[in-house]
Amino acid sequence: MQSTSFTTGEAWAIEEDAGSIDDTSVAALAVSEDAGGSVGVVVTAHVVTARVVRCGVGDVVELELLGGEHGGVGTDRHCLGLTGGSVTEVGAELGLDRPTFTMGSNFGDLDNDGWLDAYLATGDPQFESLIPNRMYRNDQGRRFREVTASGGFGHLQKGHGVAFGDIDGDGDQDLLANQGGAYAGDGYYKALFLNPGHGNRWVTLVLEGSTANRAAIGARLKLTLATAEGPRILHATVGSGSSFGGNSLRQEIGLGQAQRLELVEVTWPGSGRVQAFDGLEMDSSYRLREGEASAELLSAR
Ligand SMILES: [Ca+2]
Ligand SMILES: [Ca+2]
Ligand SMILES: [Ca+2]
Repeated sequence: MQSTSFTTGEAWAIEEDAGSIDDTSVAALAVSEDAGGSVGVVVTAHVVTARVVRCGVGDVVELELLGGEHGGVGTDRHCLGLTGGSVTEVGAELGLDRPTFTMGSNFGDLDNDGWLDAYLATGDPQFESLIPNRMYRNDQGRRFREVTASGGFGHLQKGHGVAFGDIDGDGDQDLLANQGGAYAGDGYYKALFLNPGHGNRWVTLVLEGSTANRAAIGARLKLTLATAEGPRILHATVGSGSSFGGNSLRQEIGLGQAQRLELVEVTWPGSGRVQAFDGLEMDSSYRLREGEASAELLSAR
């Protein structure tokens, strides 16, 4: 992490053939049915256009990010609300209506509550430009709360690729952010934020395709939880997250205060075959192989 090289992308690599990430990668957003299928999406300066591939209430929402150019104030990120197939601007209601000069961003679940949080790596190419990076916590799908200062994420250096991933294998996602600008003298160290943990439950799933690509990019997950308030459904899709920075392909999924993980259903890319795994313990890591009936326990706490 001592490198000050000017790097604009970031990706976690956990498998030797986990696949590569490029600027047209498909972003997938986990949506909880608790939210009635609506979700806030942060689209950065580099992804100013987006095409809805598939969405629906309680379903996984996917956006194909088509790329774009760095825009000015007011155009450098948009917030799209997707409900029942419609696309609406909901930046103001979600607390994401400020110009932030976002260069790169990504999402992950830092407090393992099952709601995806977002880090915005901000900046402008001009040497003298200093714009703070921002961390937003998802308040149960109702609103994003800025936790830049309270969470210790503040950085003035120019931000680029952002990657969420559990680098120390303790069940919570950590955060790697590229810092520094393109001009000589404007370089800076990368920032790696280790997560202190938040007491919520989690499960880590490493998917391995056989007919599908081995890294299972594009696989869709549906998790059914038992909670004190009744059943809760979480969705996730294997992928890099953002187009500018790449999350871990391991699915590091926060389960909140769930009592049990009842069922994990995987829809494998390509064949569309659905495979169900039960009997998985929380706070554990498993490998799920396409076509193999039982999950392989990798680690348990
Ligand atoms: Ca969260
Ligand atoms: Ca961690
Ligand atoms: Ca930790």
